[in-house]
Amino acid sequence: MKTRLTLTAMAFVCGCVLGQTAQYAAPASGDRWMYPFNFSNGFEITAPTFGAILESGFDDRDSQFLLSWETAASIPNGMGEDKYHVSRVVVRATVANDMIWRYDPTPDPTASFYPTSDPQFVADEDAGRPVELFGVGYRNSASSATWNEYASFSTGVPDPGPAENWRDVFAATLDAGGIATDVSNQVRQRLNPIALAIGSTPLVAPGSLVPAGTEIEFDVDLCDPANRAYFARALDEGRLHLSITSLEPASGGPGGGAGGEYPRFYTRENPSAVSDPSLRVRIELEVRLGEHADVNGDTLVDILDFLDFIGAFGDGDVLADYDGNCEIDILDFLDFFADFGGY
Ligand SMILES: [Ca+2]
Ligand SMILES: [Ca+2]
Ligand SMILES: [Ca+2]
Ligand SMILES: [Ca+2]
Repeated sequence: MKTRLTLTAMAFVCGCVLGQTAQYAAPASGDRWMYPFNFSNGFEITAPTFGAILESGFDDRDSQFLLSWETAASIPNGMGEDKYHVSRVVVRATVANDMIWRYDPTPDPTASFYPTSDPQFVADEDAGRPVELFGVGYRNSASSATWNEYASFSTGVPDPGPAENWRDVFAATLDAGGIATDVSNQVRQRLNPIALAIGSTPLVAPGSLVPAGTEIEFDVDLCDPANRAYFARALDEGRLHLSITSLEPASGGPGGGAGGEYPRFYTRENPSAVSDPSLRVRIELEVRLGEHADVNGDTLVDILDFLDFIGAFGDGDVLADYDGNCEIDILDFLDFFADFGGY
């Protein structure tokens, strides 16, 4: 057996000890109200999130709040996607508008946004619409390497112009291999995407209006391997992009009431957020760097990892959830031994 991580690689780790779980906490490096008629790219002092449900020329998720973190200065990048084992991601955003929108901490079916005349329409069973956290995808000439908060809405169409399906960066679900599916038009396309997380707060009762200053927490579901892979890819690249969005309509529509009752969040440029960093969108992330089979985190893959894994498996300890799907079963056992046998 041997370790594949050289001393050179270890020396490259600054602030993170190879093998051990590192804690990363940081405000967003950039934030952007991604909306076709926003002409102050990146400099907005708040970011609204609303829908233009089934309105031709606009995306259903018309107004999105894009966020970026430059992680490479804190978490060494370029080690290879399989070296980043993310165990916790929580994003926090603070509400900037007061008692305007209703809190809904659970998913609403896409069919609840259909016209009531649609045979597949279902009523929204709970007041309000969830605020959701998604990954992002890119089109036109944009990429994770080049896009930042000051970039234009779209390099692919006249600006302003028809804005449907043309934003360079869009809220998306991504499969484990990183293939993005744009969810910006999930109502007209009849998609039922599952977000990385739904915004929640213990301070507001579901269905109640949300006070300004309320912190909305997005606790990412990392039991889904595609979600873990999203963050592993981002850390390997050294840059993370996320999107906070809501389908709460900007104007009246099915389930939308009178309209205009949508969430708005502080950006880092807001004068209040400049003086009080806790108002900025921020992330807390836990990641272990190194070989997956190094379960005891001592940078070596050896008999001690074998013994630790067997012990954890017998005890039903979370350490034995090798594939990270939040269940401990024979698949974890097989996966660990497949990796371990490679050393
Ligand atoms: Ca900004
Ligand atoms: Ca609802
Ligand atoms: Ca070890
Ligand atoms: Ca498992």
